[in-house]
Amino acid sequence: MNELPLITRARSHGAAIAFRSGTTTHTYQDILDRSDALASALLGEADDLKESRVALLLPGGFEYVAAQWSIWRAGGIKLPICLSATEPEWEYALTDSSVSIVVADAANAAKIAPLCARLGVRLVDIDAITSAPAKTLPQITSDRRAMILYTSGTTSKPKGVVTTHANIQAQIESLVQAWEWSARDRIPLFLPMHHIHGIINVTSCALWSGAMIEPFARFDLNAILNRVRVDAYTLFMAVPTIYVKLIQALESASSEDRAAIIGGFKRMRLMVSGSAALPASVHEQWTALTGQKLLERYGMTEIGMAISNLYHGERRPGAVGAPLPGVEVRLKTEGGQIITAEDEPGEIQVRGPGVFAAYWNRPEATAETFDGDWFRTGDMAVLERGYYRIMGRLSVDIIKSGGYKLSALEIEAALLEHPLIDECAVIGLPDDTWGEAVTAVCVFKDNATLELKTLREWCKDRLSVYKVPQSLLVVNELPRNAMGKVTKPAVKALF
Ligand code: MLC
Ligand code: AMP
Repeated sequence: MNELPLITRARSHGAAIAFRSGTTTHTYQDILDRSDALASALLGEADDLKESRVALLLPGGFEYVAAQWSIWRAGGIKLPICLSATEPEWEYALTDSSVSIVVADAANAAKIAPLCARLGVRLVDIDAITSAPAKTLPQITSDRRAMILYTSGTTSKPKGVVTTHANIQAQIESLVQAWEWSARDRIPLFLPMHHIHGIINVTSCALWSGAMIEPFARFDLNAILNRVRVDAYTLFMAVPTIYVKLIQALESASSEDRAAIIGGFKRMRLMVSGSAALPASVHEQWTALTGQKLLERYGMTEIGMAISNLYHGERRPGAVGAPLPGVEVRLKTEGGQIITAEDEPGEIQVRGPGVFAAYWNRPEATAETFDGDWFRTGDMAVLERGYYRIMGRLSVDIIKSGGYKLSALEIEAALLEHPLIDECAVIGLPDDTWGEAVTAVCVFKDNATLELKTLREWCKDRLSVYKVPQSLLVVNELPRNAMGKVTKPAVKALF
């Protein structure tokens, strides 16, 4: 029988607890049973979803995973969408990938129902599905396409990154091996579930290993710390912004609370940071506070995780480490030379079974991003004493804020729809908490004025909260080069 290895493994973990939330628990068998019923409901009269796109609008947890597995077991492609996105952002993802079904819980189904009705997309409220007649599910081979994640780049609209079941399995197995995941692990899940960090590194690795997940509806700092202090977790994975917020919380806690929480962090077997650069100062502060040496790793939606500090070995502040198992990494100069020596910077290129299949419906963009069979990441790095250090990105139009990758061009396109904005340039400025803060430099029409607060209010119907500009600079004209093109480095130099 062709069953996905993930499902076969779940059968072997059967009675173990996969999810715990307060006193509510769900076993691996519960996920299998629930995904069976949901898969039958999704299929209806059909025998196989045959790679139809099924969007998922659910918070992380038992129902999310049951729905994800149901889509896969029914033969569909899962496309998770952001819970806090605006309607135009949802509409873009649903239409770009021709989604035919949206799966949501009752609360989120109510929010997206008008859009589904307008687009003629079937909406499945999983809270209304208590059981479904058992169907024979199709056989799914690993080369089938499994997931589309939307990611921003140097184009104004996000692109759908398509991975197969085999890609996903390779990404999981590499991390399970490198970080020694086991059935004894317990991890909190508070990252958004439309990105690879929450989906693969936390949830999929845990479930592959028979470990236990405690989901939180959002990053609820106090609720998480209350669990840390009672040793609820062996593992912790977060973006740098979260470590900054944790340091601030510990510094303002009473000495009694601080000691209890620090004890919980100290006793974890591993704490990981990634998705954006972890400043060496934050790394060092965390070690000074908790005694834990964070393990920093580097990855990307298109490739999964590629480079990591060692689990048994050096964890160097400011460096991302060495290639993970099954991943090949090389650096290439702008002139196309493969770098063989240390201390010479170049673009990171990655090859391996975890590398994505294609951008959805964009053969040219897919072709452009490969150099033979090597994926061009657009990130610059240098190899120093055996470890890679990330130096930045090739494109100034990519901003990383709170661990989210944002396209400056997408935000500019939205701002240009404002009736008073004539021209604008969006940049990321260094920020201690968010890594980079979205900043808009605008030329207004006819000497008009617009307060930042009013602009932010206007943006909220068009852009997710983390894309909304944090600051605004009004100028009479944007800096341009001799060809008349706006130059972002000159825009940055205005600050
Ligand atoms: C939110 N706020 C921001 C902001 N995001 N301000 C500046 N910059 C940002 N980026 C503001 C809001 O406007 C709000 O303000 C306040 O912060 C609280 O908003 P929130 O949404 O409730 O924030 P919070 O829950 O604290 O979110 C912080 C966070 C979140 C760090 C938990 O950003 C997050 O989950 N980031 C992780 C993203 C992620 O998973 N990335 C991985 C991509 S995959 P006010 O005024 O209303 O209070 C990838 C590959 C890899 O990168 O290698 O992993
Ligand atoms: P995404 O497209 O959202 O998957 O984001 C991937 C990008 O995040 C990479 O291309 C890097 O620019 C950045 N990134 C991920 N991990 C790190 C890290 N440890 N240090 C610096 N940048 C990182």
